[in-house]
Amino acid sequence: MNKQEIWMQRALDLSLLGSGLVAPNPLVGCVIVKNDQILGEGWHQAYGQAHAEVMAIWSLANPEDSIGSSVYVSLEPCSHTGKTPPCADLLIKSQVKEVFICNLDPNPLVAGQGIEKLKAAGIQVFQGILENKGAKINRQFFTFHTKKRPYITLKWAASQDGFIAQEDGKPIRFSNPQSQALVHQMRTQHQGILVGAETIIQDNPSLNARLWPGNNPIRIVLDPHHRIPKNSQVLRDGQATWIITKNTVAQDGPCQWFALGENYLLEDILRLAYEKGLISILVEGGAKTLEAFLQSNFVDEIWKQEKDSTLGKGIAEPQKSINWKNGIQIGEDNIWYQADLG
Ligand code: AOF
Ligand code: ZN
Repeated sequence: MNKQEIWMQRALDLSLLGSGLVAPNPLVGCVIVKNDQILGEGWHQAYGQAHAEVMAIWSLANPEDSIGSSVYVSLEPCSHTGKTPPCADLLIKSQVKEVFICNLDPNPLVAGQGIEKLKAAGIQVFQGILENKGAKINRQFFTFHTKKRPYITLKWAASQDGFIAQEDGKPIRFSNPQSQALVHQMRTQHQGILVGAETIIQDNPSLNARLWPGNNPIRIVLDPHHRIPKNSQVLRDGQATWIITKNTVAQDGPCQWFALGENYLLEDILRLAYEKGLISILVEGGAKTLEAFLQSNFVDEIWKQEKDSTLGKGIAEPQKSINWKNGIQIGEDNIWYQADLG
């Protein structure tokens, strides 16, 4: 790595500290360098709070340290007034010399205008440093803005012989404590968590992220025929839930019902989520719901946690020829596999 890449890597590492806390905003880190030394650092810590550049400027021991400095930021500085004022203006006012950027901001409110502002003020701008790493870190944010739909992750747990539940649909405990923590971390990293009605009926899950620090996802339940019991966890615990139905719409507390019509499609659910600003959804089951997504063109990432024992019978995991990458051992008896989607 050259020097520019080393400073940018630091900015990317800092950005990850906002994981599970910033959505629907991107993960952004920022480093202020002068005479080959880091004088300031910051990252976007939570949705609605100060942006990375602001945090980095605030962290300087002396405000004048910014004058003539090189700024490394993992996303194009914003040019718009959102929850916070434009970062491009702050960098101009701080009289920085040059700005190194990893990725452009696809948000139509920014989209190149941040760079234009900086250049117009005589600041040198360099873009594309460690671009691929940044694109991976903010894959949800970029997918949302470029494909105009949420980023979709599928996740299920199976026995070694490929069953995800008992024959009658009752759940099986596949997870060990380490796997469970990982599942909850994954939940904090998605804005929505989606399941079919059968999963609610059989497991009565909470679908929250209580075992990992970070935001709880919005529960999205596909319940076309109003089958889930009124006393289900997701309807009673006071946290946000969306129920997707065909026709009738009820309203009850923090839950929202959305009637998408007699023949609604997966596209309609994704469009609703896009319009509501959800940048990512974790699909956790059950078999029918996972199948439906696998048959669509809307899957960005797939994970399977496999327990090292066999069941002999039960409900089979989704059937689709999937290439799995090398597994990662999590706890004593689980291996996690990620699909190689090319
Ligand atoms: C930056 N630095 O650290 C972040 C940026 O509502 P706001 O004010 O928080 O603006 C959110 C938008 O700003 C977000 O959609 C994205 O385009 C950009 N995020 N920009 O310069 C940051 N988090
Ligand atoms: Zn900003």
